[in-house]
Amino acid sequence: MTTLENRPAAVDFDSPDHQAKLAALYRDFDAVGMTPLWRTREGLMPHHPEPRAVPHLWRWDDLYPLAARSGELVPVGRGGERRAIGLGNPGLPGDPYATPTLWAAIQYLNPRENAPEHRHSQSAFRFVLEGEGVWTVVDGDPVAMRRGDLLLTPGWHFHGHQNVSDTPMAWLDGLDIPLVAGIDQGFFEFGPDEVRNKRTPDQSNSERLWGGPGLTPVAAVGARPSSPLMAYRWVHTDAALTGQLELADEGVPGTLVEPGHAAIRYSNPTTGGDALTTMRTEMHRLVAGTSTRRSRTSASSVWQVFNGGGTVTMDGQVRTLTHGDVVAVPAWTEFSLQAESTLDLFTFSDAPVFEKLDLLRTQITEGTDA
Ligand code: GTQ
Ligand code: FE2
Repeated sequence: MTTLENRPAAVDFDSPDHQAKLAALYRDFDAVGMTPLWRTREGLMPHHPEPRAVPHLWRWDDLYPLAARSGELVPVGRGGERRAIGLGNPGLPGDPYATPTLWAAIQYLNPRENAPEHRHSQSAFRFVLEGEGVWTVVDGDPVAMRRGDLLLTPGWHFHGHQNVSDTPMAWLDGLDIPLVAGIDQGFFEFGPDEVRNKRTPDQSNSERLWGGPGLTPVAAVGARPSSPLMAYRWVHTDAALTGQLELADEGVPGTLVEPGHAAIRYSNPTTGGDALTTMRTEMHRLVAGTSTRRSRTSASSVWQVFNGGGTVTMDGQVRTLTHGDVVAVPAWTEFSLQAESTLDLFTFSDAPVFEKLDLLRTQITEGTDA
């Protein structure tokens, strides 16, 4: 017990004797791996997220020709597995990560080329900017990949890709590779070298079973962690966005995110929640001449321009957006979009992870950048 009698005499913090003892203490802390919070609190517990990742934009005009060059020089096969080229955020040097949790890559398949089957604990999707002719075979179910479609490969599903056409095809891959690596949850297994089902049906089995609007097969009971529907087709996405804007024009309230801004979320039909467990996927449509409000969220995200053009403003920096451009938005970046022509954007984020952990925070900041 501390009493007046046994309390140490007032310390002279400035004395050379005290400074020398303190330096020795910190050396000895270090030697056994002890770190005093009072010297690192600001770095460990900032007042708001201070991501190392920076807002960044990649031009499709740079990405596609480089992916095509790799198509001429690099074969696809067992080991490397995929001709996929990760987009590295300049704020995360040494890691090919778009954000601390999200992998975004351009994958390229030559005519008649095959990528072998494998499975991994990482969740994946493909978003198709342009082209067709590839089927991704998910647990033996061939899924056509066409312009505007979102195709899922939830974790631990076998998958391989085959291009049955005479033209190359490139698309955007999104995976939770950095998240899974950062929390030591990576598992990986090889499957057959050749995709196990070479059929090329217009509709996958998953669409035949789950693809009816609001129609759940009665035989399939219960919630599943990720969507059993492997393909979300552009005709449906486009119609939903068009419908939202038409209804708003007709004066029906509550159809849009904000004026001139329609959006859909790709959902898991067994829960109504996100299609994948670790990544949120959405398509947004901004009417020509409109802007979004500025906002920030503790989720990080990646966006790809599907149609149209405009600008994106991130922490006050304005960049032009054209077909295929990819944007990385780190946590807590102030973000807004401005549409010059009708602007369709695909986006994915890590929001579901933080939502489940009750960590997600979102803030609308005032005004627009129009
Ligand atoms: O297509 O299976 O971009 O396993 C990264 C890892 C794509 C894929 C990527 C993968 C894949
Ligand atoms: Fe994979």
